[in-house]
Amino acid sequence: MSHIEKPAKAGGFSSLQSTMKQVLRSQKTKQNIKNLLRVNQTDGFDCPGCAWGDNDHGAFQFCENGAKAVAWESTGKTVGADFFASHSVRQLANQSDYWLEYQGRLTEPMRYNPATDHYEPVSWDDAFALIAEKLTGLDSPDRVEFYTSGRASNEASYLYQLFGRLFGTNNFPDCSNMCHEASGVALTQAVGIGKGTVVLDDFDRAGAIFVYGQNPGTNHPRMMNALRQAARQGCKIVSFNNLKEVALERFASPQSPLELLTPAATTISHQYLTPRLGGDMAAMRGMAKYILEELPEAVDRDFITRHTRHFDEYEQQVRATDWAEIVQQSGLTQAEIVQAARVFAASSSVISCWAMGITQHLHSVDTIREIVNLHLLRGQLGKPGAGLCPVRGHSNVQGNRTMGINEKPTAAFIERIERHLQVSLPRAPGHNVYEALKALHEGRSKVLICLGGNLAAAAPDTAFTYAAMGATELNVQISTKLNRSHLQVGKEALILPCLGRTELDIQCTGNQKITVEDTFSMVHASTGAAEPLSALCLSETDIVARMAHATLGSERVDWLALRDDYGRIRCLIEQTIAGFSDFNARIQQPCGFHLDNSAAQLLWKTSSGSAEFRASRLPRSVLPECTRHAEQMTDQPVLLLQSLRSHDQYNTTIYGMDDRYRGIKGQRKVVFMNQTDAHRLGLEEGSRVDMAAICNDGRERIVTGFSVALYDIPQGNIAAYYPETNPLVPIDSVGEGSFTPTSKSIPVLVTPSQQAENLLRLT
Ligand SMILES: Nc1nc2c(c(=O)[nH]1)N[C@H]1C(S)=C(S)[C@@H](COP(=O)(O)OP(=O)(O)OC[C@H]3O[C@@H](n4cnc5c(=O)[nH]c(N)nc54)[C@H](O)[C@@H]3O)O[C@H]1N2
Ligand SMILES: Nc1nc2c(c(=O)[nH]1)N[C@H]1C(S)=C(S)[C@@H](COP(=O)(O)OP(=O)(O)OC[C@H]3O[C@@H](n4cnc5c(=O)[nH]c(N)nc54)[C@H](O)[C@@H]3O)O[C@H]1N2
Ligand SMILES: [Mo]
Repeated sequence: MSHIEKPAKAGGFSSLQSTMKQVLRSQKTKQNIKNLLRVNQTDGFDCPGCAWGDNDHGAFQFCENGAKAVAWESTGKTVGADFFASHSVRQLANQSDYWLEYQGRLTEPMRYNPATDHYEPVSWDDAFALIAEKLTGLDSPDRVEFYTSGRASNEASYLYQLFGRLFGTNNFPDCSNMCHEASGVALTQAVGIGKGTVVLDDFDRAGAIFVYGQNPGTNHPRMMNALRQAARQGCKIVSFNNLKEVALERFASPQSPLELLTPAATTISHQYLTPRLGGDMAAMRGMAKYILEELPEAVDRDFITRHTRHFDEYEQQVRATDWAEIVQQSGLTQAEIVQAARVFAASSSVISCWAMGITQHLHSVDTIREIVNLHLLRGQLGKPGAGLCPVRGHSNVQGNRTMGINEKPTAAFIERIERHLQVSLPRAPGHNVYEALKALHEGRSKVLICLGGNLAAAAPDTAFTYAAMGATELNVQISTKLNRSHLQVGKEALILPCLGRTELDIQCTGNQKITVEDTFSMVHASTGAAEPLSALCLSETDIVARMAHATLGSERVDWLALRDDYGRIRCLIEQTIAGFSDFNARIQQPCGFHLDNSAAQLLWKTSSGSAEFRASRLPRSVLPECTRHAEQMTDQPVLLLQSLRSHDQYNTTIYGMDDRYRGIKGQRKVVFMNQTDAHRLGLEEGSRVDMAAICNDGRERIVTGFSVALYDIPQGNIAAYYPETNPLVPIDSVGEGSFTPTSKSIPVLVTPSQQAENLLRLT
């Protein structure tokens, strides 16, 4: 049904071509070719792309999108005082996200001058003094929000949380709140640890791999090597994706000369299911139902008795869920679900992977509990080739949490630091992203400090988020590149330019390493080698240490001594966080070391001491109540929109305007739509449309000028890119128990351009 020409396979020669294009465009070709040879090598730097792991088998792991991330960071173009002198903030606000970042690397600290609406140079000392003055002038430490994006190293994020907590708050909103939060919540409840239980080698041993709501061909390309290898060994891969993503169908390894140079490719998915948005939980419930009712011999009674609780309630709930509801909500046929259930039941080692297609819904926590239910039912945990694998996004987002970037730290975490440093730290839970934006919007919080990221563009409900950031007394952005978050100036704003992963980080004791933790809980070192573009860029660790020193002084913690030698920070981590004994020694090993995972050892750190089944009902509907009213009033179908990534972007960083694997060229304001829905709405390929979000909070949320792309997507569902669709995600539409914006289920009305406002008035 698609009118768009999708490629017949992912990977292969076109990947190689695309990489070279990025390297050439970076204006630093030689440096970038050198950089690419050092990615994820022992003694090299950790790829700033995704959090997928590496093994020590040596070979250079080719990844097109990792290469884009490296080349984008290591550009020859710069943004300094001259640039800001010739562009006011208002002028910059009219530019696209792509244009802003494309201007190059930030090279000197800048302070916003409201009188001229320009950023002007400021010395580092004055910048830190301003931060200290604002922070110490607040009437409560809880008026600051310390945001973190998942690229920051363990060393920088450890110091950052220590600074925030010694200052007196647990307000640590982070990108994870918008990302895998539901995974952390659900896994902690069910198996007592909020991380995945598998390691990379398990992919070699799995008999079946289930991939839910994830597009690894674009977002975790190194995972494709593991999937390809598994498929070639006869492992059965079952994909659940709202769209047919070509890499999950056929993938050509750029490392295989045959697949690189000929049309040959490896078939990845043994079965490919396209559920409705938010329909995965129903599909999994159907699998459980089939196994319990028709394949009782596949139920691992021994595992259930020895390791779990609440199985009887779960079994009852599953039997009580009828097939009609399962089929209706999942959008799959009973036969499709049964086929997947048979694969699950027939394999003695199953891995389940998932990402944003699972975590960004209202009922994401329940959906992930259902993934765990299936694994407990078959005893698929804690043995080779089996387990749970939430595939993380940012390259060190998992490490940030381990280091304490967490608005709800455990008492044990706090107590250990308190004991070691002889200090007292706050216990009350702090703000996540949702609560931070609310607090800033209402004026309860006054200062925002962002260690990386681009909160303005990444957060939901763009108008609300801009207003929240604009209301700050001070907005501090520690960044490598210019972005939207620098333009939401409050009364005062600072841009603090930092070094990237690829660059040399030299302190007075010499060149420094940092460490990161990947999706498999492997902790390893990373060292940059490229000469920094500007002597005025500081490392993130240095910036955090100097903010802390200026604000708190160095009586309790000698911030500057820690900054001088990151090995000292690692000693402090070793003494205050479990699992890091011999930290400095163990990162000398190639590939680093593995942090123990209790659930993988069948130890359950839950309140009951057992793994927990959860017997929740399927949601009554994946569409909120208010959408029914909108349908009646407007006589228009409400469509459910998911916001996703193109092949040419890294979150809010837009590298280019193509989405090669989905056949899109030269544009991003595209809405993928089923042909039947398009007909119903009188639309065709290329029609211009506006979209209006349905929400009963009285606010208007519209995006305009999108072009229809007829696509193979379930009826009633549409898809468009993030961040262009963020204005549509209502601030209060967050996941139950996770507070994650529901970026994969946004009810909207779609109309020919310019009619959306009128329609919305009717609702
Ligand atoms: N190159 C590149 N790499 C990246 C990123 C990037 O932007 N660019 N971002 C990084 C980050 S922070 C993250 S979190 C990850 C994100 O990695 P992904 O989770 O793969 O990212 P999305 O593009 O949001 O893709 C969601 C996928 O889920 C599908 N989907 C959406 N809703 C549903 C649903 O209800 N059910 C099912 N079964 N499928 C659904 C979509 O069709 C899409 O294929 O990637 C990381 N790696
Ligand atoms: N609608 C919708 N919204 C979403 C999502 C979605 O799928 N749909 N996905 C959500 C997800 S999964 C995530 S993780 C968030 C992402 O949210 P963020 O992590 O906040 O956003 P990024 O786009 O990754 O941040 C890009 C910026 O980081 C800075 N940067 C890059 N490298 C470095 C570095 O090494 N150090 C420092 N200090 N700064 C650096 C650059 O200035 C760049 O402009 O967005 C979320 N928002
Ligand atoms: Mo993410």
